[in-house]
Amino acid sequence: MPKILSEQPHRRYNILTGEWILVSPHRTKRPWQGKTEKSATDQRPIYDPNCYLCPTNTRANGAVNEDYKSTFAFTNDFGAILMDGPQVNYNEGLLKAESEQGICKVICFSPDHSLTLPQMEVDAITDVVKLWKNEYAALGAMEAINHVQIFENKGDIMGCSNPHPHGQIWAQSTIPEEPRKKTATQLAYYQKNGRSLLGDYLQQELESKERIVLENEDFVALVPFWATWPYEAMIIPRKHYTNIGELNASEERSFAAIIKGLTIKFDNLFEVSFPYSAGIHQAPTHNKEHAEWHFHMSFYPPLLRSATVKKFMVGYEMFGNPQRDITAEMAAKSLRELPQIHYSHQ
Ligand code: H2U
Repeated sequence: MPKILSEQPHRRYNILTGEWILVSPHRTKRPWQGKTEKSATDQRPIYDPNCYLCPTNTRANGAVNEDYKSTFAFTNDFGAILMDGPQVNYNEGLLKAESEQGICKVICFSPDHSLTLPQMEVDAITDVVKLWKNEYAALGAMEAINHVQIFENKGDIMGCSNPHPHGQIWAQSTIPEEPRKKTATQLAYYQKNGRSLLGDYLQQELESKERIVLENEDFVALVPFWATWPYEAMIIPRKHYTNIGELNASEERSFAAIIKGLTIKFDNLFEVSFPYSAGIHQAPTHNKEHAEWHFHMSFYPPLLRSATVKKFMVGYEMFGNPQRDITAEMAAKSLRELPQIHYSHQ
């Protein structure tokens, strides 16, 4: 990569969203006098009688969780979107509103309250992958559902309401903004070149190696060239799969293994349970072919300098566009060089 990109201010293009990000590598030389201390280690019991996600416990609305042994999914008791309800179609001058139908689900990754994804066994994470596949297929097959968003909020800094290992799914009738942008860019590329945009991007990344964090037989984890969050990363399948439903049994396990590997590196970076929002972007589920789509999982972690110093998306970033100081290459190098064994076992 030209030295100018590691030293001079410039902007980088996000091929998936069609948006730009400002990169200011020269600012990494500025002195830092802020906080850098580690946060307290989080010790949790295997079972917490007050947790609304632990097996057999009663949730806020009175429902009782199954005595589940691996994963458990239920409809969110406080879902942001609902399946039934009166139709909204409001057009008044310049004011416009319309209905949104859908289902929100909560996905418990493990019955063990003390765990996080990086601490779980690959087999147990494979069960989570299988559950994601089942939910994507079942929700996506519903007449009213055209998009299924699988995600995880991890850590209270990300607004996560409970440390029990869990994620969510919001499935809805319209295609939300981020996947809508990604559908347009991937479709334009596919129509022009007859190939997957992310597949070609992955080839370029594999040749340069500069932003690769780790790889296995079926997946590559890398810091994208256009990363916004300091340690943002992306897991891309080597094959051009439009959705997770296309993974076979051994690929499900590879997916689980690379999720574990990447999240271990995240935890090892500041020796803390690393907060993030992670989500899987994949083909919409309406009755249209989406050969252009190449599914991927993105991790947006907010931490910048230590277990407690977070990046804020404020000021110029609210009024202009996102900006970062450390380059994607610096972040990838730091992550790549970290041990593959969780710091709690080192
Ligand atoms: P977080 O991933 O942000 O922690 O959200 C957990 C979800 O669990 C949240 O959306 C739901 C909340 O509505 N929840 C229930 O469905 N039942 C409960 O008893 C408590 C929380």
